[in-house]
Amino acid sequence: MALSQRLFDAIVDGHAQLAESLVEEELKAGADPVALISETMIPAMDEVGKLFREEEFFVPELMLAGRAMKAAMEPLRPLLAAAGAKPVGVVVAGAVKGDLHDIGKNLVISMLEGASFKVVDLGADVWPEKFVEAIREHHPQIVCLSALLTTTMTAMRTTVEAIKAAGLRRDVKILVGGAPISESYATEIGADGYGATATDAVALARRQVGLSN
Ligand code: B12
Repeated sequence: MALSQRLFDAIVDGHAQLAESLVEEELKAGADPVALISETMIPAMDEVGKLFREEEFFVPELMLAGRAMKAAMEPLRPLLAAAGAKPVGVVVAGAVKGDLHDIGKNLVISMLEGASFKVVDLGADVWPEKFVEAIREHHPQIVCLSALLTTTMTAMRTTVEAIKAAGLRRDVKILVGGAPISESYATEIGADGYGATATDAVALARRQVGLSN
């Protein structure tokens, strides 16, 4: 069986150690890290989502697959990060209040770091006040909000509103993303940009700090 198919299966089946060692094997065989993520690892998570929808998988399988994806990301993180480059901008990033999905947000962070941004990672389930606090402390040009649930995407709106109420809205550009988010939702809540992928996040962030893509 091809290496990439074995990696896909290891993530879907939630075998964290195997997934990590298969990524290491792929890298030794000369695989491109970004292609590995977008062509094998993200499709594996999509398959997990499909199996969950079809009620073949339940929460425990979702958790195991999430763990396997995180383990598989480990050998890739240093390769995505740009070595020692001077930061082109500061980003504060987090998954919004109530949302525990952090794999996509972590991918966005790795790609931004790879594009020489300094990223302050607030983690998952980040309350609006925490974003406000972090803006005051770190003075970012950009705030990235991630949400994966239709029930938590509304927390993006409250986060934008909290930033506005704190008088900080003009200081930052707000980018939003995550499976249920769309361009029109971003416009509706007053965000500055929407990206469907981590690569889009980099392009948007570069534009916000006046760099061409
Ligand atoms: C893994 C997983 C989990 C894991 C998360 C582990 C972790 N540490 O992240 C666990 C087990 C915790 C989990 C829990 C739940 N989950 Co879940 N989960 C998933 C699953 C299978 C994969 C998500 C993922 O990691 N995808 C891969 C990443 C790389 O993709 P991504 O997050 O979309 O990110 C990309 C883009 O969206 C974008 N992006 C993301 N953020 C941002 C931000 C910016 C600024 C930009 C520009 C771009 C961007 O870039 C990323 C890379 O390209 C999805 C199904 C799916 N295919 O999405 C369901 C899914 C999201 N989960 C779902 C559900 C229902 C739940 C639970 C409610 C289940 C339950 N009954 O308890 C809980 C909720 C917990 C909570 N409060 O958050 C549903 C959501 C349905 C809905 N419409 O709301 C989904 C869609 C499954 C399904 N098909 O029904 N889940």
